[in-house]
Amino acid sequence: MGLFLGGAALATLAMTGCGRSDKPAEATPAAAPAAPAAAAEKPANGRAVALTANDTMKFNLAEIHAKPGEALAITLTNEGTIPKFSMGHNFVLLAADVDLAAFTAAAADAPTTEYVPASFRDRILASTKLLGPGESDTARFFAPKTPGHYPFLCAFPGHFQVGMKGELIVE
Ligand SMILES: [Cu+2]
Repeated sequence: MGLFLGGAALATLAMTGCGRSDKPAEATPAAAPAAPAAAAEKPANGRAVALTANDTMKFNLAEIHAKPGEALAITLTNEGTIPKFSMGHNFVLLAADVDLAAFTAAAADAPTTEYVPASFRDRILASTKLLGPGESDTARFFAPKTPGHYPFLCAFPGHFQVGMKGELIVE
């Protein structure tokens, strides 16, 4: 009986080990982007907006319109083919008054948080993961209650500078 239990315990350990090795992506939380400060206020659903990016470093949309406080689900899909290391894309929505030059400078120094700088955490309204070719991720958030123009951009170094940016227009 003792031997049987010991065998079962070993089998359980072996199965647990296999389960972990099957999912290496979940074992690297250190690479997660800095969470937006408003992460606790995520809607379960929201109006779906399809945003795409590709190797030309442009979003398909320069403007996204929303009502004040509207629940949104913005999905960014990277339709490019160049590896994430040199052509990753993300969607980062910022407060209306953020100094974009300062933000992008801080972003370039934040490769360990997918170019989403922790020093701007309280100015980031929403963001997706950094995406490689064929990947997509959805940012679920409530639009700001105050009407205005809120900048969004790709924080990968150099992409904002060549025009990978747009505005969430709340009206
Ligand atoms: Cu990009």
